[in-house]
Parts: sequence; C-alpha cells; structure tokens
Amino acid sequence: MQAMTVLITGATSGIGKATAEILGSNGFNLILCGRREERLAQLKKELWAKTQVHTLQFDVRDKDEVFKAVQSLPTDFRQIDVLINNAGNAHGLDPIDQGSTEDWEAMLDINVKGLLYVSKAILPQMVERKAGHIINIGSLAGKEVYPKGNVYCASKHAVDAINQGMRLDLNEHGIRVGAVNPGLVETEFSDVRFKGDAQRAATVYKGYQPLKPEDIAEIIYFVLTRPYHVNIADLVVLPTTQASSTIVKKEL
Ligand code: NDP
Ligand code: 8X3
Repeated sequence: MQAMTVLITGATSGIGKATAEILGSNGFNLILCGRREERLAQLKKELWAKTQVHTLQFDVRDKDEVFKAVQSLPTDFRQIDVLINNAGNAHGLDPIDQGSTEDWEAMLDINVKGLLYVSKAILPQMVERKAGHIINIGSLAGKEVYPKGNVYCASKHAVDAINQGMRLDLNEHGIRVGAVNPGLVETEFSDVRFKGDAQRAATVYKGYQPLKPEDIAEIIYFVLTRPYHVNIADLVVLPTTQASSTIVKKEL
C-alpha cells in the first residue's frame, strides 16, 4: 500500500516539528509548512533518509500564498490524506483594555483565518475522494479562559467551534475530523508570546514539569493510526501538574 501523505502546518518548531519527526520515522510522506525556509530545509535533510518530504514556505495569513502553495505540489504529493492544522501562536499577555490591536489581529489572522484558508485549499480533494483526516491543534485555552488570555483564548475557542463545525459538515463525505487540545507544552510558544524575551518565557515553565512537544506528537500519531472507523473527536492533554489554565502545582 502507498504511504499516506500528511501536510503539517507550523512544522518548523515545537509540536509541528516533533510530529514531523515521529511521522517521518514511521514512513508517512510529509508536506512540511512554515515561514522559516532554512528550518524547513534542515528538517527535510534530517528526514529524507526515512521518508519522502516536500516543503512549502508560506504565511498562513496570506490567502493567495496558501492556495498557490497547495496548487504547486508535485504529482507525488498532490493527494493529501491527513491535514494537521497546527500553525499558531499567542501574541502578548495583557488585560483586554491594554492589549495591542496588532497582537489581536495576528492571533485571529493566524490561528483562525489561517487555519480556515489551509483547510479550504485542501478540503475539495478530500470531499472528492470521500476520505481524509483533519486534526486541528486547539488548546486548553479553547476550553477555558484565563486572565489576560482574552483574544488568544477567543482564537482557540474559535478553533474548537471550527473543529465541531467541520465534523458536522464533512460527516456525509466520510472525512474524519478531530482536535488535540494541549495544556502547557514547552516550545517556542512563550518566546513568541513575549516577543523574544527569553527570560520571561522561561518563567512560564519554571518549577514544574510541562509537556514536551514529543508528548503531543505521539498522541497525534496515535490519533491518525486508528482504524478508519475510529475518529478521536476531541482530546484535552495536560501535564500531570496542571489541573486547569490557572491551577498548576509547582514544586518550588
Ligand atoms: P511554536 O512557536 O514552537 O510553533 C509554532 C509554529 O507555527 C511554527 O512552526 C511557526 O512557523 C508556525 N507559524 C506561526 N505563525 C505562522 C504563520 N503566520 N504562517 C505560517 N506558520 C506560522 O509553538 P507550538 O509548537 O507550541 O504551537 C503549535 C500549536 O500548538 C499552536 O497552534 C499553539 O496555539 C498550540 N498550542 C501550544 C501550546 C503550548 O503550550 N506550547 C498549548 C496548546 C496549544 P514559522 O515561524 O516558521 O512560520
Ligand atoms: C497554549 C497554552 O495555557 O499558554 O495554548 O494558553 S496556554
């Protein structure tokens, strides 16, 4: 049987990169996406002995770039069996009255509209084949709201709603749709949120054991390797020390 092809957005770091590594090691063909071209090239080099890899460099905010990138796929990569909508970030952590409109726009444009653009570019072929699998990376922030999380939480609540909406609308086409919603995972997420302030970012993961990107990647691998009649619709995955967005048992 021909290996399945998986397109991963946000494959240049964190959860997306770890997912590329585990799927590549298990023989899935990969289409890896992100803005940082050198990281995509490095990952392709790392994985090419294990599997077939194609990279697409685009910003999910740019609708035309998204559609052009998907249309540019070479024949061997044109059939996308699995889409992992992972690209996303938080920008800022401010009370709503002090938040920056640029940060709000970035989060809504990337986490919500970007996810929709990529999905729209790929869904028609899944609908035509009456097969496919979409895994949306949501967040605990899509299930709860925490102080100063306002717009990031709104963007992830939107992902939760889109995940449910996709499942309803794509049901008649036999397409699997599900979400994986992590709690605290140590990635570049907090570097981005705090705009490169590494010291502030490090405090987020201090005094307890957060999840590693590999923990989520293993779960994504499990989700997509279930028999086709099994759809894991919605998973929340937390570090053991985290009870909710605001309750984390620290050892310090
Ligand atoms: P990282 O910052 O490590 O990775 C984010 C990825 O998204 C990068 O590969 C980045 O690639 C890509 N990305 C960001 N903006 C854009 C854009 N405009 N266009 C294209 N790609 C983009 O963070 P994580 O791995 O933690 O985040 C991955 C997902 O997991 C996100 O959706 C996040 O919301 C979610 N999540 C993370 C949690 C955490 O605690 N870390 C918890 C819950 C959910 P590049 O910069 O090269 O474009
Ligand atoms: C990322 C986790 O708690 O920083 O979605 O919002 S959190």
